[in-house]
Amino acid sequence: MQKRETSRSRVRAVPFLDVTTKDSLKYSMQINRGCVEIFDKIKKKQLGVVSVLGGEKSGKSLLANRLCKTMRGMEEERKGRGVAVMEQPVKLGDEEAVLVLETFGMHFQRDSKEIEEKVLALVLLLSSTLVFNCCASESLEHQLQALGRLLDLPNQMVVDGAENNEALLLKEMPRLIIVLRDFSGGQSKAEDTVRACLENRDAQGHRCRLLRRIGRYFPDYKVLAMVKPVGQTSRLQKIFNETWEDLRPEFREDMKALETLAFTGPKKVLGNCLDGTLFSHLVQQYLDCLNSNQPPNIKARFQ
Ligand SMILES: Nc1nc2c(ncn2[C@@H]2O[C@H](COP(=O)(O)OP(=O)(O)OP(=O)(O)O)[C@@H](O)[C@H]2O)c(=O)[nH]1
Ligand SMILES: [Mg+2]
Repeated sequence: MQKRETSRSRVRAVPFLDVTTKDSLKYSMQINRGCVEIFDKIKKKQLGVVSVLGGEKSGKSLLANRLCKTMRGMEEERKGRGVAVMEQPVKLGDEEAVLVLETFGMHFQRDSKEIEEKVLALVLLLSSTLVFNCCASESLEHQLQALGRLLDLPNQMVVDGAENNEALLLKEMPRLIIVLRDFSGGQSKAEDTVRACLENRDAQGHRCRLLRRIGRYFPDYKVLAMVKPVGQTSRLQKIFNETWEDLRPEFREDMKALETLAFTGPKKVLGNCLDGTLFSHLVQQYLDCLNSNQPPNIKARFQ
């Protein structure tokens, strides 16, 4: 008989990145020491990295947990801001593993732009897939603008010795999946909704530029509509106590579609597949650059 997954089957999440504030303007980011064991597990594996981000309380952790086939783990309350990682990498065959990350405490507001830009730059550089989670109860345009506001690639990272830096950077971008939560209108309506928003002909000036950045930096972005995991509000509020089997079958199907879109092979950096050993070196070197206000240099990681 197939084992029923209980709400207690859980994987822990640990801080991946600690963001410390030196004073109101200076931040520094470090790898959390608790990650050493995780990096050890994946040393020799080809590595995919799936990062879930989006506004606060938008349902990110449910996605991160489910990508790791558990109901619990990532949702634990965290203070401050940064990035957390699911302790147990997802195993895809003998050779490949996927780390699942989630950003937290990202407000996507103007006043927190600098540190959030740095967190986003790091996540962009490390991820093979970015899942941008959009909440149905808020304006889609505002949520996508918030992402666009943090994207400023040519100033955020460089490819060594590149004359046309932006064109080269585009090749290093992860796959972007825009998830519309609580969306019951179906997949093609969701795709139309996002396209209409990103190409919004009424949006003027700066607003328009922020939206256009998404299509420019992620021309192959995917959209995924996801329905509510349960119908009743009282159950939604305690979603992490639910068992997987008791969630709506449509939601479980949507989750499978997310896995298919998200798990698409190892991360490549300048055409080279990333393994666990290289990954931990990269994280440290990118952080060194960011902490000294330098844009991370992609080619230098392989020298
Ligand atoms: N309507 C709706 N609510 C959800 C869904 N998933 C989660 N929630 C609710 O949203 C709350 C927050 O969910 P999380 O998954 O922790 O959201 P989050 O974005 O990870 O939150 P932070 O990491 O604290 O920013 C949960 O307690 C649920 O009540 C969903 O698909 N639809
Ligand atoms: Mg969360």
